[in-house]
Amino acid sequence: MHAVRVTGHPGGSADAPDSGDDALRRLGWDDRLAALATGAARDTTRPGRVARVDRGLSTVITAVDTERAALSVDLRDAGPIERPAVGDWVLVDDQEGEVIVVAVLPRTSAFVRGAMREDETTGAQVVAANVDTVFIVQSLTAGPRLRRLERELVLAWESGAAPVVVLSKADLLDEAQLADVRDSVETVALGVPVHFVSNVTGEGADELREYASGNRTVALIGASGVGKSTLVNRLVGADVQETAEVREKDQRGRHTTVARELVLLPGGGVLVDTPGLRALALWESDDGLSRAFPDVEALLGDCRFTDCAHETEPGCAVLAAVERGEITAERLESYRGLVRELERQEEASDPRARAERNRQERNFHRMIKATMRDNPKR
Ligand SMILES: Nc1nc2c(ncn2[C@@H]2O[C@H](COP(=O)(O)OP(=O)(O)OP(=O)(O)O)[C@@H](O)[C@H]2O)c(=O)[nH]1
Ligand SMILES: [Mg+2]
Ligand SMILES: [Zn+2]
Repeated sequence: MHAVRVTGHPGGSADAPDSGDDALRRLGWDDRLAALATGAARDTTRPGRVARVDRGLSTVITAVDTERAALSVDLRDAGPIERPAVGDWVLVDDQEGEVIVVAVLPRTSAFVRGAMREDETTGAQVVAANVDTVFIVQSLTAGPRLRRLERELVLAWESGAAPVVVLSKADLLDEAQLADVRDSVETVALGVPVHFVSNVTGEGADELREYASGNRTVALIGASGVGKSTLVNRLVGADVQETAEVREKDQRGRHTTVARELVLLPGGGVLVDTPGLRALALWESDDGLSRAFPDVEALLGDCRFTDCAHETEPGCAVLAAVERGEITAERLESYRGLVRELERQEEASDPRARAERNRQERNFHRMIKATMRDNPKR
């Protein structure tokens, strides 16, 4: 159905193999990754970056080509977090006439959201891996949606990447309205850069492009219709992603982008465009919540009771801050809701998630060893 479109393949022609390493570097390949990949002794094993995943087949950009690769048996059996996701660095190899992903290199970051499985249990979904910066995109015509922003910030912090708030369609508001929005967003985006951008006038694009300089990776997340793909096109300088108008009556998008996809920037660096997500469930959180709510977390030690639920307890420092108007009641309510959601998640899935993470590391080393054993260097 949808053609695999990896724009501006960085590799030179097949008869210029020297450019291969360069081409990978423009996608973010570095010495750390090269060191991780040296275990593979087979001549045909080659590194690449996953640009897209369709029903188990990964589109992998290698030094001189774009290849479609199936999963090794081990990866097929692996959990959803271990399997290759868009942005992953992988090793592929030729096996019995097929290109196979034989290993996923350890990630530096992963944006993971909770996702409903077909059997209605919750699982995790890796939206993008090895991301340096997450653009949390919201449209100024439909927002700002502060409660959603809080949730997006928790997930972004948790990913290990740095969040940046991008408010799109700035051309549709006047100066006074923009100033009001900035004030309210800054009560939530604490210690996080906030950018206004217009994909019509081009305002803000240069600043945003900077985040991908030095061959870094930026993922765009946000609801359908906020202008993620339009922004990708603007940053690339060409219409590489499909876009569509929002519905007039409620400004909602039409879920135009259907797959997560890596898009290469002409000057190096990559963007990950993603389909708009209606609901954004949390997965697990170590410090994502405290980084998204530094104002609330800073007060927790000051409550009279150590098990204070910040609801009705006397001597509650958080409620006192709400009284003084330093934290809004909505924000506290939102914080409590996210805490409860995470507690439920942890009860339901934490052991499995932990086991999966550990297995990812182990599998990688096992596969490298197996490759070396089966295919001694000629
Ligand atoms: N006025 C204005 N319209 C914009 C801007 N950015 C995007 N749009 C319009 O908003 C609509 C939706 O844009 P898309 O880029 O398709 O939105 P998306 O976030 O990729 O949506 P999904 O792929 O469905 O998740 C299109 O009609 C765009 O032209 C902007 O800065 N200003
Ligand atoms: Mg889109
Ligand atoms: Zn309290």
